[in-house]
Amino acid sequence: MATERTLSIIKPDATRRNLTGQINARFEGRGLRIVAQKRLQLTKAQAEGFYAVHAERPFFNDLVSFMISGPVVVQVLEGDNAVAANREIMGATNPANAAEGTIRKDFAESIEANSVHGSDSAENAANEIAYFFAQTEIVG
Ligand code: RTP
Ligand code: MG
Repeated sequence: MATERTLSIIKPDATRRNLTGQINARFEGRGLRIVAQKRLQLTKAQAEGFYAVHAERPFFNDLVSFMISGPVVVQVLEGDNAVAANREIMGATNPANAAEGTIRKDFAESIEANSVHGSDSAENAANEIAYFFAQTEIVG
């Protein structure tokens, strides 16, 4: 299997409830390594830029407000098929549809406040990682 990297964000609903360690344990327990990590208060411009692909969606303004409502933890996860592996660990966007044992099933509050973000393709992962991290901040 191919070693890959993906961008993960622990969202404000999860940092507010002090779940960072429990979420990281899910990643590490499934073989993903946290090769970069920092806690940030996103600016509105940073959140809008990150979610620019969703700019025309009806939930965009609410999503940006939510993402700047408290600290986030941005991180780079590395491992076999990390993009797909992380999506599986996260579970479906809407916690009502998320499988048993996933982060969103166990922790998410709503379809918006759903505890984590994970890149959805290798190409987006590369762009999203570069959005938050310099190469020198990633130590594999
Ligand atoms: P993410 O990008 O955060 O990993 O989540 P995702 O791929 O599962 O979901 P996506 O469709 O990319 O949506 C990005 C984030 O927007 C919020 N959302 N709100 N109110 C709504 O109907 C709605 N739909 C999506 C969620 O926080 C979602 O993770
Ligand atoms: Mg997405």
